[in-house]
Amino acid sequence: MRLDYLTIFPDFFGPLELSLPGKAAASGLLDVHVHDLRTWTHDRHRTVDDTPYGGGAGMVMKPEPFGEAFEALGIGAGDTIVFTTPSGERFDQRLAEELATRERIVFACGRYEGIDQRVIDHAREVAEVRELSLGDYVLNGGEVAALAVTEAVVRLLPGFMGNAESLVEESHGASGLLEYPVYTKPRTWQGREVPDVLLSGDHGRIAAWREDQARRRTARRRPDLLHPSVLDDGTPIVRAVPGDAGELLTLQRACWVQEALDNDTLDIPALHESLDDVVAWMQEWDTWVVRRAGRLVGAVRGKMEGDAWDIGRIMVAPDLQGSGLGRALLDHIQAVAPEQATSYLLFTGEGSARNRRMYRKAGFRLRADLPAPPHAVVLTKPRR
Ligand code: 6GU
Repeated sequence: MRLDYLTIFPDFFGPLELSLPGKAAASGLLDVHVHDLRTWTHDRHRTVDDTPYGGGAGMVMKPEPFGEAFEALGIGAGDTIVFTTPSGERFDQRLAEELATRERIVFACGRYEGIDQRVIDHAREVAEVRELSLGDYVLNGGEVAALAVTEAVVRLLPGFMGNAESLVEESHGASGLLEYPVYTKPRTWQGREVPDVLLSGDHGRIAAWREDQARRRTARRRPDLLHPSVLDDGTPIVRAVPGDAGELLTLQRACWVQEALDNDTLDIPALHESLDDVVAWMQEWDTWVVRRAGRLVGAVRGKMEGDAWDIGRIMVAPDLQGSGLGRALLDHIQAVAPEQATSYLLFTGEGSARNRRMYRKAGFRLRADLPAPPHAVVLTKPRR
């Protein structure tokens, strides 16, 4: 595999000489080329960026150096150009496996506010293009991301790993689970013991223990891997964005009018909230919504309260109540509770018989010992 890096910081790629990629390069498995993008500038200052058309903060990387570099490097059909950018597709193990099949990958590392869009549009006409992001955070530049992608891809090349078996049982491997905890000698360290089962010599029991640990760990740390956030029909449950506030307010009023009738009271704070109130609580709560044909038809929110995950505002549009959407929202918000939550907590109207049946079925129990607002009851459920 041939790897090219286009960057204004070639020194970032020093680590490629080290460790495994270095050995692979030495053995001929990898052919690595790092290029200073300023090679393809022609002014005295070797300028690679300029101000954005249309105004705005920051600088944009100019198109010409990239264009000349693609030409000078003979990039063409069959090659893959990876642009590393926080606005790219999320890089994952599946993508690493795909990239590991390529003959040549060229990494174009963005800095500043990004690369002139025409570079990417042009690149698509000469090669395969992937715009990749490592995750939902912003790095100063794409160099570290290009290194991370390189390391994930290169270790998958046949002949790269001394022990190919270690590729099978690992986090993000075929099982779809995170890896189980591992231990080595000594048996006792600082008063901590290795779990007995691992010393039992019983391979069946060991495999079962590891599978169980992997499941628990995944459920706690990465519930999204176990429960893709979708309803039975594939409709996604997604995080609310600030622009959802107005529709949330409308849905909330519709739901809490029903709640007021069921409980024969107007003394329900959620019934009287304003748009500003909704905007304010959305900043504090992890809020999720469901849209059908563009319309916001369901929502739920969660927040840590001590060790408990406080669940609330499970809302379903009146015409969809009884369809199972409420239960799906309840299941979802439990699945996305932070790892440190040890129980779930929720409040519901004392007279809301249908809701109380759903909560009961889902494993929630009345807690008469805990304080509740007027006309409401508190329910809790331990986390497994
Ligand atoms: Cl690929 N680039 C930058 N600049 N920031 C990132 C990233 C990439 N992935 C996550 N954050």
